[in-house]
Amino acid sequence: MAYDHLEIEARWQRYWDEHGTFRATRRSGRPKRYVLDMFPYPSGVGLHVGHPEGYTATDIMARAWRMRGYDVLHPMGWDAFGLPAEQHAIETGQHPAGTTANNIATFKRQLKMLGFSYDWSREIDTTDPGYVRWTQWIFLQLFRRGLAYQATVPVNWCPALGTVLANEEVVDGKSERGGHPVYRTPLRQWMLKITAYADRLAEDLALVDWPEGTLTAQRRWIGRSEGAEIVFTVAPDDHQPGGDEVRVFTTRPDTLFGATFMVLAPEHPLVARLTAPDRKAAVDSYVYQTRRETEIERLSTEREKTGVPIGADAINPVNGERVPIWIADYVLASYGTGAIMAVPAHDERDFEFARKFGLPIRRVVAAPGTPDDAPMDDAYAAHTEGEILVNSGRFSGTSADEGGRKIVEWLASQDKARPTVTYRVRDWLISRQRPWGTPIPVIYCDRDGIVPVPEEQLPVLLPDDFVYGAKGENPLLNHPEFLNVTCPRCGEPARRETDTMDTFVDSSWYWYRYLSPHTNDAPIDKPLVERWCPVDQCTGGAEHAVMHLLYSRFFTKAMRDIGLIHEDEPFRRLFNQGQILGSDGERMSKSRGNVQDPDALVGRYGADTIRLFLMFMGPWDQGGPWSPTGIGGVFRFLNRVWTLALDPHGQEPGDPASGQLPEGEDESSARRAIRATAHRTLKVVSGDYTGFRFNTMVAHLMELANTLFRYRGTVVAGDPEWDEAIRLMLLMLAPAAPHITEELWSRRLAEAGEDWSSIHSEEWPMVDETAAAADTREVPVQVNGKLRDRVVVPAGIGEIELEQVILARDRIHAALGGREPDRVIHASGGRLVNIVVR
Ligand code: ANZ
Repeated sequence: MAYDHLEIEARWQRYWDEHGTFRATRRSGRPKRYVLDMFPYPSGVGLHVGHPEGYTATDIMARAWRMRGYDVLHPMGWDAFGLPAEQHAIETGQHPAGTTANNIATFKRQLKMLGFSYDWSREIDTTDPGYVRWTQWIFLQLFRRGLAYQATVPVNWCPALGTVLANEEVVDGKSERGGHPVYRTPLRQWMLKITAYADRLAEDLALVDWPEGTLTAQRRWIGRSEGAEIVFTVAPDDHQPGGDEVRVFTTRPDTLFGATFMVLAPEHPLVARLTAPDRKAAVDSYVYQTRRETEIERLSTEREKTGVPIGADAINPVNGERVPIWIADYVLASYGTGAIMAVPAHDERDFEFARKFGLPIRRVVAAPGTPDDAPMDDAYAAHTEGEILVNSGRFSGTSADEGGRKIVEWLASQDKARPTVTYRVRDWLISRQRPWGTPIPVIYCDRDGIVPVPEEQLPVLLPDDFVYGAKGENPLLNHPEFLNVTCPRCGEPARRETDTMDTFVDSSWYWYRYLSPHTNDAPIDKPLVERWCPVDQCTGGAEHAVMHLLYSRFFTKAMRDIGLIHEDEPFRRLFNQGQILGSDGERMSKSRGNVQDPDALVGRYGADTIRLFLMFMGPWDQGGPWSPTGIGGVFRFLNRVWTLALDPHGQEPGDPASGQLPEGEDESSARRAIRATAHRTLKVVSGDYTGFRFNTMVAHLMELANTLFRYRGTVVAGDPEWDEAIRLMLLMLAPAAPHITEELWSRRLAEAGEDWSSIHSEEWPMVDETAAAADTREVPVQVNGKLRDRVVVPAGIGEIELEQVILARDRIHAALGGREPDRVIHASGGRLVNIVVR
């Protein structure tokens, strides 16, 4: 009758699968919970224990909610396009579709092995033609609304690899793979106009219940900035007639009188035109040099400032002063207007720049009591209560805030300024010059230009026989059957787009597709979406704080405007699972050899043990280095549960002698104590579940098992109180350890001659408050004879459990100050505990 986890787990998994036990249905009058795991990229190495950490937590939630009467939707799928499969394909010459299918099979087997209660009938795969089709369809709706467009933008172009690289793939100006030079160069790319939603993306963060860190990351990324656009006019000189307008974006219009020079981004369109002939060589060389720099480098405050004057001046609109125009890499082409008025006295970057190049620094804002001409060692960028404008003409003496407003009003009346809001977020570049992605469904025709593929011709599928060239160049370019088409408008020969979409596009709407994964006539099933969405609980890695979550929010808003859905926000509540590191404290990776293989762990201890252990390791949103110590303890706990449920009268060496109750208890007090402990545990564990405190949930169930174990083999074991306690224990454990509980449940039903029904369809039990409140006692705790704490414990608690409770108390921890107790004395028949420590 040993606990044979391998046999039990395989059998129940098969049963659940065959019987669709976790298929989601929506019944009227029931509350619902849509519990979503961010779907994984099925990599070649299979799962590592970091995946099951988050998946276990959501699975526990899903199961606990089912038991509480909720209709639960808990789906899983595959974010299956992407680079690693592609790289593998380049290395091995295999088509990525085959590799991807194998990887999916491995992932699926492993997820099933862990007993997650996914509704597999809803499985989706972003590379599936049915999914590709609707991703493309959504793209076309965005295109029709001007939300998908082409633009020439600077990208990281690697000539040797023949492709554009993402910022993360460029290290020190070289490709991460191969170390080839990478250049910033303008290329025509497909963009999605996320900026059109910048304001709503910022505002609607108020509607979601997300971790503060994620909200902050989103706010930063969106980067809402209130300020003004100010027009400077180029002054005439020997080389050009002047009159060009240069617009700057500033958050500090109050400092306009302190603008002593202007800086344009080297890519600014006016640079070529305004540069004086004798400055051309220096300017060209500087522009060329910045093309090699990444934006991160350009924004770094550590770097020494560089720049060159272009040999033209602009006129400061507030005082008519001529100020020189420079170009410098710290001004980005893509933010604001790509040009700034430089106010060295009040901006650190401008200050450093002015110092280095000997440009004038003029204070225009002063804290109370600072003389107007006090020398400056640093920019005064801070805000101080009561600061006023100085050296600012007729605005001198006004408060900085008010002065700023007045200056803008005054310039606005001459059409030289307007208040604006700028966002840091950029449009989303989705073009990838790689074949393993969703093809962008457009056709280029010499006559008709960009022509969308007609909807009835969707999906545009990748050929299944492309081969990668030596250089990693997009093989679609060498695939005539894919490439050559006729124009849907004029019927003339035309060329298909070979760029594919960033995989973040695929993952921006997948949770809607789970509701009707096989619908052929629409991307989603509206009534079903209405019944299940928004997602109530979304869990994933903290690394998705911006890109994935921002793109998903953008898609939700765009899909709403298209009329597909009603909601504004996709994920009501978000949790970040902690990251489990290798035992060396580093990120788990194959190359470091610190990956924990779930197959081996599950093979040895069983899925239930691994699930419980992952939860028991600590709060699941915190993560930390993997340490296997403790797995054995969890495994023993489940063995103990097994014995308690099936063999209450059995005796093992070390058990209390048969029939013998714990000291000081008679039969009736023992029965009361069993009930009290069971219901008290139910009360706290119910709270642990609703509060997602799964580590303490495990600890409390372990305590319950320990208490029950003390009564095993006694006269009361097997009595109704005992039976009730076992029943509650199994129900409480069911969401976390689904296999062993299902097995024990079925055996107990069989023994009682009752019909079988799954424990996972049982209702969550009710606490008997009276029983829970009964029979507690207070135990004073001393450390070296000095009273330090009092604990309230169940009357029937044993010495070992009592010690565990005491040693877990904060006060006792503090009193021990990290020392190990030498002895724990249970004095006066357990009425007082004294801890002796040296
Ligand atoms: C003059 C000024 C005076 C500024 C001062 C700041 C302090 P946030 O808050 O991030 O929006 N800026 C504008 N466009 C830029 C660009 N394309 N590249 C680099 N810097 C740019 O920052 C807005 C400020 O960043 C703007 O306000 C501008 O400098 C600079 F005492 O204008 B400020």
